[in-house]
Order: sequence, then C-alpha cells, then structure tokens
Amino acid sequence: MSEQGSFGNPEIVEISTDILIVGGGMASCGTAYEARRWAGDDVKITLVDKAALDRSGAVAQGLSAINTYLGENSEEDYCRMVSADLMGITRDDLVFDVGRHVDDSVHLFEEWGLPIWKDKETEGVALADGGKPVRSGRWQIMINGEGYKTIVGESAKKALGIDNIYERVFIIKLLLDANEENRVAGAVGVSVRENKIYIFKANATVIAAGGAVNVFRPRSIGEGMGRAWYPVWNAGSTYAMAIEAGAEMTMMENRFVPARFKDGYGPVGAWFLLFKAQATNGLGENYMTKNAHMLKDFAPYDTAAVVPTCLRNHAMLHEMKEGRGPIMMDTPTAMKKLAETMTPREVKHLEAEAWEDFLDMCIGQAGVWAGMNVRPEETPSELMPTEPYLLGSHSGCCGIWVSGPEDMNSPEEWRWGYNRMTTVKGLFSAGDGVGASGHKFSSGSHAEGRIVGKEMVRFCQDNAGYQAAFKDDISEIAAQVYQPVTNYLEHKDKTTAEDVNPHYITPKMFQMRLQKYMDEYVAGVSTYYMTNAKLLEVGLHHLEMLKEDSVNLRAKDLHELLRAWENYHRVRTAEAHLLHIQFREETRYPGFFYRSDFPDLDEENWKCFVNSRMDPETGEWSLFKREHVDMVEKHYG
Ligand code: SFD
Ligand code: AMP
Repeated sequence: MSEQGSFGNPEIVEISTDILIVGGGMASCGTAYEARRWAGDDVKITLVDKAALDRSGAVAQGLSAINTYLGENSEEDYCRMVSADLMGITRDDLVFDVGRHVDDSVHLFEEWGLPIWKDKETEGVALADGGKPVRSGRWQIMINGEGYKTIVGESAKKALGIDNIYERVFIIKLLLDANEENRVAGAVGVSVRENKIYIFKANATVIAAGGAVNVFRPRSIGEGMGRAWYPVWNAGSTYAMAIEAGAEMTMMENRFVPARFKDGYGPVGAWFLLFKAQATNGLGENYMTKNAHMLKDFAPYDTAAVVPTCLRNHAMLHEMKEGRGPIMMDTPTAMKKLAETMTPREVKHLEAEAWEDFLDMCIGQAGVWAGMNVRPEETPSELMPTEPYLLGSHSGCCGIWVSGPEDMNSPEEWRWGYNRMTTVKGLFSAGDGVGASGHKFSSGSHAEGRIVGKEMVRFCQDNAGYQAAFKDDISEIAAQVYQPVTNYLEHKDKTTAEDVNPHYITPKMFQMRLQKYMDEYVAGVSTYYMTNAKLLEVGLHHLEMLKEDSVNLRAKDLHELLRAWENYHRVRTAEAHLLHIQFREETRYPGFFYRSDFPDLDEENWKCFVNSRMDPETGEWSLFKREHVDMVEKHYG
C-alpha cells in the first residue's frame, strides 16, 4: 500500500457540492427526493450516510405502523395533539407545516411499493384514490413495513444517482466559513471502510443524523448490551455538530422514556391501540384509572383526549416505586376479546399479526418471546420504562431551533429566514434534528425533509455566487479527526495489555463512564428518573472531566475511530441535556424525569421554550427563555 491512504496516514478527499445532506434516514431521503425535483441539472446534491442507505437509521428494521397520517383530521387538531402530549410547549407553525404535507409523503410511499392496510370496502384502492387505511389510532395507520426503509431509500438513490451518495462515511464536524461570520461552509468525515478523510465544501448543508441513543446507561447488560429501543447507531451527531457550529438549540431538557416490552424493547403502540390491550400492575389493577387523581397535579394536560405519554409513565412508575410491580401487558385478554367475533381462520391471522408487529420493526422482541416460550394469546408480557432517549421526531421534542414557514402569521421571532434553517446561515435540519415539534414519526420526518429540500434549492439560488472557504486549516482538521488513531499508534507498545494504557482510553470505557454519570446524576433509571441541582452540579463536573479526557480517546482500527467520535458526540449532547435540565426549574415531564427540588409544574414561570447556544470560539454556554405562543387555540379534554 502507498503511504497515502494507510491507517496512520489517511488520504484526504475533497468534494465540492451545492447541497450537502448529512444522514440517510427518513428526513434525508425526503430532502434528496424533493431537492432533486426543484434543482436544475447544474445543482449538485451530495448525500453522506455513516451506514448503508437501504437499512440505516431508525427505520432500518422496518416499521409496522405509520404514526402520522392525518387523513380526515385537521392540521389544527394535529397541533393540539402534539402540544398536549408534549405538555404544552411546541411550535404550532412547525407542527402545522408537517401536518399539511405529511399525507403526501405517505401517498408517495404507497406509490413506491409500501403495502398499506386498507379496510375491507376499499381493499386494493390506493390512499390517494380514496382507499381507507386501517387505523390503529386516530393518527396511526397499519402497514406491512419490513421493507419500509429499503423502499424510501431507493427513491433517494434514484433521485441523486449512486455516484452522489457516500455510504459508510461518518461526519464528525461542520466546518464554518472563513469570510462570513456564522455561516456553514461544509463538513468533515471519515470513511469507516477505507483510510480516507472526506472534506465536503457546500453552499447549503442539512444535518439530519437522527437522535441520540446510548447516552444513558441502558437497562440491558452483558451480552444484551447494544440492544436498545431507538437506533444504536444514532449517537447525537445532529445535536453535537449543530451545537459546535454555534446553532441555537431548544428544549434539550426534553427526553423520551418509552414504555416497552421488557428486555426486547418491543413497541407497545399496536398493543394499546390496535389490539386494545390493557396494562396493569402486578396485582392486576389498571394503574391509569387507579392513579388518575395523581395526574391532576399536572393539569390541564391530564385531561387531554389522549393522556400525555409522560403522564402515562408517571402513573406506571408510581406502581413500580410503591412495590406493586411488575407492570404487565394483558395480551391474552385482548386477543380473546378480539377473537369473540372472529372465525378460526381470522383468529390464526390475528395471532400472526401479533408476531408480525415485532418481526416488522423489532425482531429482537420476537426472539425474546420465542426464547421465553411466550405465546401472546396465553401469556401476558412484562412492560418496563426504558433508559432515556433524546429525539425530536417521536414522542419527544428536543433539538435545534429553526426558522418556520413564512405564510402563517407566526411570531416574527420564529421566522428569520428559510424554512427549517437554523440560526447558522446555510445550515438546515429536519426529523429528529428539529426541536419543539415532536410526533412527526417516520412520515412527518420525511415530509419535513422534503420541506428542507425545496428550501435548500432556493437558498442556493439566492446565494449562487458563494465560494466556500474554511475558517480552519484542512491539515489541522485532518489531524484532529485522526487524533484517536495517532493516540493509539504512538502509545500502543507502552503496555502489554492493549486496552489498559495510561496514555489513552478506549471508546467503550469512555462510553461506560458517560452512561454511568448520566444514569446516576442526570435522572437515569437507577434513580427512577430523579435529579436535583446538587446532583446536576456534580454530574456536570464529571462531564467536564470526561470531555477533557476525550482528546485521549484511542482508535485501534477504523471501527474504533467511528466509536470514538460517536461517543464524543454523545458527550456534547449529554452536556446540553444536563444544562437544560438544570435551567428549567420545574417538573414538566413527570414520568420522563423529575426535579426533586422543583417537583411541580410551574405554568406561570416555565410555560416557555428553554433555548441555548454554545459560543464556538470560547465554548461558553448561554441559556435563556423564549416566549411560547399558542397559534392554534388549545383545549384539553
Ligand atoms: O413503533 C449519520 N419510529 C416510528 N415511526 C412511525 O411512523 N411508526 C412507527 O411505528 C415508529 N416506531 C418506531 C420508530 C423508530 C424505531 C427505532 C422503532 C419503532 C423501533 C420513529 C421513526 O423511525 C423516526 O421518527 C424517523 O426515522 C426519524 O427520521 P430521521 O431522518 O430524523 O432519523 P433516522 O431515520 O434515524 O436517520 C438518521 C440517519 O443519519 C445517519 N447518521 N450519517 C453521517 N454522519 C453521522 N455522524 C451520522 N449519524 C447518523 C444514520 O445512518 C441514518 O441514515 S414505534 O416505536 O412508534
Ligand atoms: P409506541 O409503540 O409507544 O411508539 O407508540 C406508537 C404510537 O401509538 C404513537 O403515536 C403513540 O403516541 C401511540 N400510543 C402508544 N401507546 C399509547 C396509549 N397507551 N394510548 C394512546 N396512544 C398510544
């Protein structure tokens, strides 16, 4: 091998493009598809994914439902539902905008080949032609979605052409412009297959690299480690890179703690909504009705048409803490009830659906059932609230503060430029990246990506003469991203045990330290999601120490280089999460996390966005409130 392109001396590949799409998930596939529709042939669009587009991101294993399809529902009601579930603090402009576009994305999925369940009367009729979906809930529709991501990925591949897609390239850092303050000029990444550093120069960049998983110590241990609910390969890159570029963040205190089938992390939505199953405490009592009085402390949200997700957890956790566990999903009773009006053939089909729900999106749970001799028609299954996840597209709303649509008469503070552009010029986001607007799910993330695609083309047209030039020197950037490799090569022979070395820390050990801190100080599972000012202060000190140690991360191969940077991104995300929790002096999301020193909901002082910015020059954080406004009238109950 030539010296260029060896492990310690990577080849530097420079690529110029007009539009750079970071990530290849639902949002990015939407961006690719839509940008190509609006761009002329002279506009170059490049997509970079750390994995392979066909099976990357949260939809990798497939899904069994599309959780956002408006159909007969209004955009206003969608805003109401999202706001209620997220305890009142969401941006109606962003949510409404997703609502008015999301169905079109779902119609495209069907056109591209995704099988969507229909009711008997309209069997075989496409949604766009009046077909009626089988709804599991008011907003959710059922699909045969094992191949969901492959189908959506194919449309992005077709739109851009395979030569414009870089797979297995992990983006580490956004690069700022040399001449214009607060303007993004591209990004740097490393190949996880070849000894190559990629430097992308771009006019407009979208960062849609999903949410953050494995920031907290997971419930799974030993050989089960690595099993998580959300996609393990989304490591907070979106948040970390936006933060380091100086973008304003919003609601980073928010998190999602999903109640899941224990140990396999199987989703519960289909069981609650489609199969109409009930969950009980260990004594067989319905903890939601039993604890309804507790939820009044969080009025008015307790009377929402659907009890907010965090309040459902709150009622469940109460039973666990009081010693009335385990929490059980009563699958046999639900199936018996459904079978009452079914033929034996239909009952067999129902049993198959129960398994398929997991086989379509969470194969590990089907494995747990098979391994533990669970027959859902005979055996109830245990539920468990999981470790926290950070995300902005499912039932959570942390993320980047973005400019909204211009045609809604929204507060001026919410629209300063292109739709979904961050406070950094030329930098956009979508899906899990955009804060203050959850419940987009797979379909809404795609629709939001499409909004971004169209806007990025407009941005490029308006900035046609732009020549990207980087603030930082390329050789310095290259040295920085390969630092973990240098650490390894320089010091590996100084000990006989490769993993134990005073000069470096392995990504795995680094990750364990992070997870332990977050778990114990920042309201993880071991404290029943409880923290306070003192715990946060100590936790922050530990995080500072860990950040200091990040320059000593080692990479003995390209895989570890990926792991090193993933964990660096996790630490940055964790830092933002902690600082926001510290700033918000109330308990707004009981069941997701509690401040023992501020146990109440405080509408008067905290019905506002908590936003933050880290100065990229100094590393100093500022946290501040932004006013919340309801654009759509909210009523609960
Ligand atoms: O059952 C880098 N989701 C569900 N949505 C639904 O509509 N229905 C469901 O049934 C859903 N359920 C569900 C869901 C997710 C998961 C994991 C399970 C079950 C088990 C949610 C959606 O999937 C989710 O909202 C969207 O996928 C979010 O889209 P987006 O684009 O924001 O994120 P992504 O799809 O994960 O893609 C991220 C991409 O970024 C890449 N990437 N690339 C380069 N450099 C880096 N540094 C990168 N870091 C990450 C990834 O490879 C990926 O391509 S249920 O629970 O309700
Ligand atoms: P999940 O499987 O928990 O990710 O949920 C899938 C969808 O069902 C989401 O839209 C949830 O908001 C919704 N959902 C899950 N559980 C319930 C429940 N108990 N009541 C109402 N909606 C639910």
